[in-house]
Order: sequence, then structure tokens, then C-alpha cells
Amino acid sequence: MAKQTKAQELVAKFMAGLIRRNPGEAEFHQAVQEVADSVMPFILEHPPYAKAKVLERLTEPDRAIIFRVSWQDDKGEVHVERGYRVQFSNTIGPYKGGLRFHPTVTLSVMKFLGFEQIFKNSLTTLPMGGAKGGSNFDPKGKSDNEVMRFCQSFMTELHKHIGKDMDVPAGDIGVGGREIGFLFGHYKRLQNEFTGAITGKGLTFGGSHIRTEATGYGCVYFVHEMLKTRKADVKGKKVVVSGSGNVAQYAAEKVLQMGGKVLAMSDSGGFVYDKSGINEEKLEYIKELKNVKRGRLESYARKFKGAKFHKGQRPWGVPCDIALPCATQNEISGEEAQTLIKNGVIAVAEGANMPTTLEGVHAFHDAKVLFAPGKAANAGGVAVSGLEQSQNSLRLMWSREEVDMRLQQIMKEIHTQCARYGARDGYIHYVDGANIAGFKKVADAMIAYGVV
Ligand code: NDP
Ligand code: 2IT
Repeated sequence: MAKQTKAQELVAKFMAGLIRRNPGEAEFHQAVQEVADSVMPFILEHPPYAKAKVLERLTEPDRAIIFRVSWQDDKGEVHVERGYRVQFSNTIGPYKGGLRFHPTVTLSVMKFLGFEQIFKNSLTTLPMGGAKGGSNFDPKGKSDNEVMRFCQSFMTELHKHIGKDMDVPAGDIGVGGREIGFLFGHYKRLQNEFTGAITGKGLTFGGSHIRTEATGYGCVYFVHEMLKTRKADVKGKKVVVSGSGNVAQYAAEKVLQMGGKVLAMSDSGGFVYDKSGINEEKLEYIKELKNVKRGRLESYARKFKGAKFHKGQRPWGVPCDIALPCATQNEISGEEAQTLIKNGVIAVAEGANMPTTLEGVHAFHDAKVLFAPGKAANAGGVAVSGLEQSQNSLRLMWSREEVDMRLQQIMKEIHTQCARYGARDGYIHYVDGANIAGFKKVADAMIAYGVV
């Protein structure tokens, strides 16, 4: 108890300093708070980490690059956006992490994502450091040519800072196959060489099988591992998924493959509740709608009888056994977590990054819900990115089955690491487990390097 109080005191002091040095960066503060709460007791038990100021060093990015991105729309009008790449830590491998194009992108958002990526990448067992980048550019409503011009302008600056052994970006919100094609095509031209400096590439130009599916599939593989600890499985479970983009689509697909029932999905306009279940055929409709037509989920309820669209709302009021938040940060409030608990949720796995507020996380822990943080549950995406890098270096392409098998093994291993560092009194605290396991590997390498 005394040790717990001492850790809490140290966290409060540490956070006060961090907030002073990074004013107004609420998302970054939130992500660091969660990690500090988990690792401070561990640091207290291992004085070399405190002496080497590992946490202080890990919360200061190696560098944050900010640049102007000018581009011209189809009418010839000039637009100016802001581009970012936050290279947080290359302690255990080249910087690695996605690019997000969304109007809500700020330095704080980039820093929270880059910071979390350090621990996530460490958990994958692969040699990857942590980074994140992106822009406040909004691809919604833009023509393919406009998106191409933006991507080329963005890469004209970014290419100076990335490389297969230096920093390897990939997709995230608003950056999918189309954008990666434009970005990689321009990188290759500027650099005059073909290297795996970006992942998520198309299968005809260096991409890996299963990368598109990896985050969503991996998330459900992780749920499978969590449920096993309670002698349960996905079969027959009622599942609510938020989002309807890359991660949500393939999380839903894997749930269906494992015999679960998907009752609801969402986009930024609201959620659709289909009590007869979003089956394979309906999911194909969503994929076509989102990936090709770039339309709104609202049209689902017009297409399929019995489905209802709830405009401007999130789906957490729909009773379910498993909740998979796969849209964006802070999409489950404390109150929404309580609603899920009241309705009997067994497991929550974060397909998105930090979709649950700290209040929500505490509520799930208090209720002993199986709760998997994003850095564990959605690590399958970056893990297969790591496998794409390996294949590029080998100039080989593994089969779909081979990559899927490796993905399943990695998700299982992440679960084992979480249990190793997070199990107490018969409950696995996956947040502590993921943070401590991810931290330890990076911290040990930092100590080996001396003061840098
Ligand atoms: P997509 O752009 O493919 O899809 C995002 C989905 O979330 C869309 O349905 C979008 O709705 C919705 N959404 C985005 N922002 C908001 C918002 N502010 N409010 C409500 N809904 C929103 O992105 P991904 O599926 O790739 O990413 C989803 C989450 O998963 C993110 O948190 C990302 O960081 C995380 N992630 C992604 C990985 C990947 O490999 N892609 C890997 C690991 C994590 P709309 O269509 O209306 O915009
Ligand atoms: O948040 C993430 O892990 C990603 N967006 C994927 C990063 C990657 O490099 O594949």
C-alpha cells in the first residue's frame, strides 16, 4: 500500500512536469498518464530505470518535424495544410508508425499516437521503434486527383526524413491503399530507388498478404485469447463494432468467421443497428460503400430492411457481449463504459488507438471486464507491417497462410506478455501488462546505450 502511494505521488509530480512542458496537449497527457500509472510501481521496484531517467527520456520525442503542405484543387485553388512526422524513439529498431489524414490532427494527437506506438511495437516482438505522422488534410469529398496532388506534395517534404532503415510510415485514419499508392509512387521517384520505406503497399508492388486485414483480424485473435482465459469463445457472441473503415471492416469479418454476430457498426455520422446481424453479404456492401464509393453508412439502413440508423450517436447503448471500438480516440466515455457494463459486456478490445477515456478504462477494470488496450489489441497491423519490411528485405513474398499464421502467433505472444506482467488475484490487468512488457524491452535497451 505504501509503495502504491509513493508511486501515485511520483506519477503526480511527473505528470505536473510533463503538462508544464507540453501545455494544451490533452491527448498526449492522457496517453502518458496511462503508461506512467502502470510503470511507476515497476520503476520503483527496479531502481536502475529511475536512475537512468528512462520515463523522462521516453516521453520526449527524438524529434518532431512540422512542415507546410501546399496543393491545388481541381479548380486551381491553392490550399495550405500542415504536415507532421513525430519520430519518438528508435531504441529497438527504425522508427515505425502510420500516417493519419484527418481534420482533427494536431501535434498533441501525433505525439500521443507516436508515444503509444513505442510500446505497441515493442510488444510485437519485432525490431521497430515508434513514430507517427500525418496532416490535418481531409480526404473526404476530394477527387482522386486532388488526393494524389496532396500526397505528392506531402511526400516531397517527408521523403527527406524516412527510409527503410530510418523511418517506415504506413496507413492510419484517412490513409488507405489509395493514399499509400500515391505516397509510395512519389517516394520511389524522388529517391530513385525501390525500397520498403512504406508499408501497406499494394500486393503487386511490394505489399504483404494480410496487411489490409491485419489490424482487425489481430484484434479478434486477441479477443479469442482473452476469452480462452474464461473458457469462452467468440462463437454465438453479440458484438458491437464502432467505425466502418479498415480496422472495423476486418474486425467484423473475423467475428463472422469465428461464428459471432455483429449487431452494429458506425461512422462519424452515426451508427447502424441491425438486429438480424450484419452478415457477410451486408459487410461486403459496407466495404464497397466505404472503400470504393466513399459513401456514408446512413445508406445501409435504406438498403437493408429492419436496420435502423441512429444519426449523430455512438453505438455503445446496444447490448452486447463484446465491444470493439475501431474508429478513433476517446469514443467511449466513462458513462458509455458504465452502460456497456450494465448491459453485460464481457470483453472490450481496442481496435482503435486510445478509444476509451481514462474514466472508461477505470470503469472496465473495476467491473473486471476483460479489457485490451490498443497497444496490445491493435498491434496486429504494425506487426504485419514489420513482416512486410522483412519480406521486402528478403525480396520474397510469403503466402497468405504463412502471414496469417505469424499474425496469430504474434497476437498470442502479446497476450502471454500481458498476462506475465498484468496478472494479479485471478484477473489480467491488460493495460498494466502491456505497458510494463512494452516498457521493459525498450528501457533495457536504453540502459545498454548509456545516456543518449
Ligand atoms: P479509416 O480511415 O479506414 O476508418 C476510420 C473510421 O472511423 C471511419 O468509419 C470513420 O468515419 C471513423 N472515424 C474517424 N474519425 C472519427 C471521429 N472523429 N468520430 C467518429 N468517427 C470517426 O481508419 P482505420 O480503420 O485505419 O483506423 C481506425 C482506428 O484504428 C484509428 O484509431 C487508428 O489509429 C487505429 N489503427 C489503425 C491501424 C491500421 O492498420 N489502419 C493499426 C492500428 C490502429 P468516417 O468514414 O465518417 O470518417
Ligand atoms: O496505429 C498503428 O499501429 C498503425 N496505424 C499502423 C502502423 C504501421 O506502421 O503499420
